[in-house]
Amino acid sequence: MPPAGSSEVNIYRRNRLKKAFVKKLISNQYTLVDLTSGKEFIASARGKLRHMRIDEDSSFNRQTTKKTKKENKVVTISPKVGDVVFYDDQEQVQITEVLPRQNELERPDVANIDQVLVVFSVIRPDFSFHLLDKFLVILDLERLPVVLVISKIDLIDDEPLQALKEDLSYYVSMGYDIHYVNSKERIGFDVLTTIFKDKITVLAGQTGVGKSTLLNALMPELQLKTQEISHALGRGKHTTRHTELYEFGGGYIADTPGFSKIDFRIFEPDMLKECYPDFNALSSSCRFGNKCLHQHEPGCAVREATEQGKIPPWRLAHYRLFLEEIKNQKPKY
Ligand SMILES: Nc1nc2c(ncn2[C@@H]2O[C@H](COP(=O)(O)OP(=O)(O)OP(=O)(O)O)[C@@H](O)[C@H]2O)c(=O)[nH]1
Ligand SMILES: [Mg+2]
Repeated sequence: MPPAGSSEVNIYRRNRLKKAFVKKLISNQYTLVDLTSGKEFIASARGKLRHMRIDEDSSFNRQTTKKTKKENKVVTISPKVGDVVFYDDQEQVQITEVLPRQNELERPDVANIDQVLVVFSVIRPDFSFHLLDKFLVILDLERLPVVLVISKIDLIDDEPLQALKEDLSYYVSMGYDIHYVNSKERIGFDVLTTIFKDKITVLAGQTGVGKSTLLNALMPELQLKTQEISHALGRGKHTTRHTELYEFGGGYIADTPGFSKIDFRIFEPDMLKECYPDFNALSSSCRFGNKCLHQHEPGCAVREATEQGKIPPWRLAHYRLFLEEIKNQKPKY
């Protein structure tokens, strides 16, 4: 055995360690799938993950508040669903190292995501362009491809449904795929079932929009718990409590708990603009070029396009609201 402290020791140790991916997490118990054997087992996370030294460029280094900047530091790393990890099974099975992440989300708490299926219901809860625009910003910031699913189409009449489709056609022209579904009767599922191959897909959306119902329709054997909505309130309580990946269509899909509120992790007004590819396509025509924040600057091409009906009015209005939200963020310590 080579002397302690040499890099060969690390290689020696590394070889003994095995690679797996985290499929499920419930109260600090991780379900791992070994990447070679495909076997599943339960593991815990070793304490040393709490004191990992990371450098500025590490995928684990994230700016979490307005005040903190990225720097070399010691951090706590909690493995997440979707992580690829090294584990040691000498005595107990323990996760010893988390490999760098391609991307990650906090809500839902998943890493290495290939695409996000953002679910909105047409009603109960009501469809919201405000939330849609916010989601697109948050996911664009993580460079995550988005597929939109509009659920519960059986609950509204054809006329308002057509009007909604008309309004959403702008997003189709931006390049988003939109699937309209009635999960109760598996309507709209033909194309949807083909998009999961070789990908980790995460379902995201407000609580009660029908994420678990959609997964149950795709995989009836799952029998996930869904909520029977309170008609008086038009909304329900959170039903899904943990995050887990399920095998489907040659890939993995995660059902995740919904949420009622989601915050930006943007700290500079300039960063918001970057998440609007439709605005960016026009900004070279703004009088102030890419210095234009599309607020009240003269000669703003985005405002002109909105006035001409080329951009839906709500899109610019939401952008301006988000800008205020980001400017007014209270520094967290
Ligand atoms: N009519 C109709 N009802 C639906 C549809 N999809 C979901 N629902 C109902 O909507 C309610 C909420 O569905 P869930 O699947 O529990 O919602 P969820 O998004 O998983 O909620 P959380 O787990 O809290 O995030 C349930 O009563 C479902 O039966 C649909 O396409 N049509
Ligand atoms: Mg659910």
